[in-house]
Amino acid sequence: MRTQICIIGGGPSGLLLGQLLHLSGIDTVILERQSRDYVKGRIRAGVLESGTCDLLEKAGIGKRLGSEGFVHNGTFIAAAGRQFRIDFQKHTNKTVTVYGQTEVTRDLYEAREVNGGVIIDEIKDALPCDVTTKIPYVTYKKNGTTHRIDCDYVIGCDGFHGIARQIIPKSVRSEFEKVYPFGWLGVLSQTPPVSHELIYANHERGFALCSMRNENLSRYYIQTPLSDHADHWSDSQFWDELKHRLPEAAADNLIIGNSVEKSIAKLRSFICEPMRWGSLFLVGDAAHIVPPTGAKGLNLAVSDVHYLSKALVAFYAGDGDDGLERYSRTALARVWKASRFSWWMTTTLHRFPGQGEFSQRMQEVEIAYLEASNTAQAAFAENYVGLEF
Ligand code: FAS
Ligand code: PHB
Repeated sequence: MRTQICIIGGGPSGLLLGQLLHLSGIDTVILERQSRDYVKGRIRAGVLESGTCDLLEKAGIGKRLGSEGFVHNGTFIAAAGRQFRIDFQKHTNKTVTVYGQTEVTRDLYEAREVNGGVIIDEIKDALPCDVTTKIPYVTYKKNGTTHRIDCDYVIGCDGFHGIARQIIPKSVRSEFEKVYPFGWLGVLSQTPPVSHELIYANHERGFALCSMRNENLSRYYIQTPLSDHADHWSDSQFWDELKHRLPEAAADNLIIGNSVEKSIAKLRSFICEPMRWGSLFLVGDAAHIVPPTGAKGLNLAVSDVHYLSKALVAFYAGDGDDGLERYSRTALARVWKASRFSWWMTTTLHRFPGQGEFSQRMQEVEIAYLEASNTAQAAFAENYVGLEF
C-alpha cells in the first residue's frame, strides 16, 4: 500500500491530523493497535483551550462541541477553607470549553468514516523503517500477516508508550522528565456538577479537583499516594475524602452518587527533543507528557497538529519544507511553556510527601499572591486559556 502520510496512532492527535490533511486533499493512513471502540471509550481530558476549539471548528468537527460544550469564563481556586475566582474573560477576552476528550475522539472518528478515511485498527508491531531517507515505510501485522505502507512521511501520534519515539536514536534524543510522588484518583459520576466552573483545591489532606462533562455527568479527582489502587477506594470513602478537601459551601453543595468510572493516573512531566528525525515526526503524548493539573495534555497535542498540518499542507502545495524544518523547534517552544505552567500548578496545589514547613509557607504565599494580585491572575488566565499558537 502507498499513501502520502502514514500516521501511527488513532488517538485525538492522529485523527485530527488526518482530518486536517484530508481537507487539503492529502492522503493519510492511520494505524491503531487498539479497537475503535476501546479508543472511543477512553476517559481522559475535559478542558479545551480556545485555540483548540478554533482548530476543531476549522477541521469541520465544531458542531457538537458548539452545542454541547460548556463555555467557562473562569475557574475557582480553593485553599484554607476559602475560594476565589479567576476571570479568564476579564484578563484575556478568551474562554475555555469543557467538552470531554471522549466526545472529541468520537466526533473525529465520525468525520473519518464520513470521509472514507482509512483506519487500520487492532494492528500489531507497527515499525517505521528507513525514516532517515526520503522513502520511508511502515510495516505492521494484522491477523498474523505482515503488511507494508510506503509513504513520504511517518507521523508518530502513538502516545507515551508508542513505538515512534523509540526509533529516534538515544544519541540524538534528549529526554527531560519529572515523576511526581502521587497520583490522581478520578471518578466519573452521573450527578450534577458541584459548581458551574471548575474548582482546583489545595488542602492539607491533598489536592482535589471538581470538573464536569455535562449537566448530569461530573468528574472529580483527589490526590492519592502512588501506592494506592482505585479498587481500594469505595465510593463513600471517595466522597468523604473529597468533601474534606473542599471549602464548606462546596462540600455542602456536593451531590454524590455511584461512580461509573474510577481510575488512578500517574503524574509526570516529560519532554523529548527533537520532535523530528528525518522523515519521522512526533506529535502529542508521543513527545511530551504534562501532569493534568494545567489541563494541557490534549491541548498540546492539538497545537503540535496545528504546526505540523500547516507545514505539510505548505509542502504539498509546493511552498517548500521550511515549516517542516522549523516544526520541532516551534512546537517545543510552546510545549515547554505549557509544561512550565502545568508544573507550577502541580507544585502549588499538591501536598508533597515530607513537604517541609518552608515549602508549605511558599505554597500558601503563592496562592495568597494569586488571590490578591491582578497581574498574577492575568498571567494565570493567559496560560490557562492557552498561549497563542
Ligand atoms: P493518545 O495516547 O491519546 O493516543 C495514542 C494512540 O496511539 C492510542 O490510541 C494508542 O492505542 C495508539 N498506539 C500506541 N502505540 C501504538 C503502536 N505501537 N501502534 C499503533 N497504535 C499505537 N489531559 C488533560 O488535559 N486532562 C486530563 O484529565 C487528562 N487525563 C488523562 C488521563 C490519562 C490516563 C492519560 C493517559 C492522559 C490524560 N490526559 C489528560 C492527557 C491526554 O489528554 C493526552 O494528552 C492525549 O490523549 C494525547 O493525545 P495523543 O497524543 O493522540 O495520544
Ligand atoms: C477533567 O475534566 O478531566 C479535567 C479538567 C481539568 C484538569 C484536568 C482534568 O486540569
